[in-house]
Amino acid sequence: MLNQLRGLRNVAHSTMLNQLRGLRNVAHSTILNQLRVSTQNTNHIRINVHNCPEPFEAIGVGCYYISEKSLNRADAEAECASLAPDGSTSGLAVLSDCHQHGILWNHISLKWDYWLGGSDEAAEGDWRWSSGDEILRGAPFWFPGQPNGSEMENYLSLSKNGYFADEAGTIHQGYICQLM
Ligand SMILES: [Ca+2]
Ligand SMILES: [Ca+2]
Repeated sequence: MLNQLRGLRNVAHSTMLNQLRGLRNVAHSTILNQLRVSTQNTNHIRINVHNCPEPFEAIGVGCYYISEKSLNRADAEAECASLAPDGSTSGLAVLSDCHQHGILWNHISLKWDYWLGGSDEAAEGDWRWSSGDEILRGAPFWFPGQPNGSEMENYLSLSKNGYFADEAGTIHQGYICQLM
């Protein structure tokens, strides 16, 4: 009887040990995986955080300056260019990515319309960023009905409503500069 009990105890003991080992391995690998994911997230965040020089601030994946005054298009463009630190360039913002558009829109107070770095000045109806890339038409970027100014309105504006519109370069409005 005693021997049988001892035998049972030993079996129970070794089964329990094995189960504990199994649990430890699972827990270990789960924690390792969680650490990996968290490291990846941290790396992702690190890529998105710029050391933006004054007066630029990091918004999403870029360095931007949101104006606190209003200027006509040409003056806004010149002002943006003048903000670049030595060895870098800046200009009116190129907002070609839908996700980044949303981030920026959430960030700024839309009390004004803002100049962006796009136009169809070179060829009516052929909307281009200052980078030369095509500005996609329609949703989700443009307000319904815009652009509507034909040759009277050749410059891209981010309207208070968060959408693109074409405007005449002579009007005064806010502007968004970007470190390129
Ligand atoms: Ca036009
Ligand atoms: Ca318009």
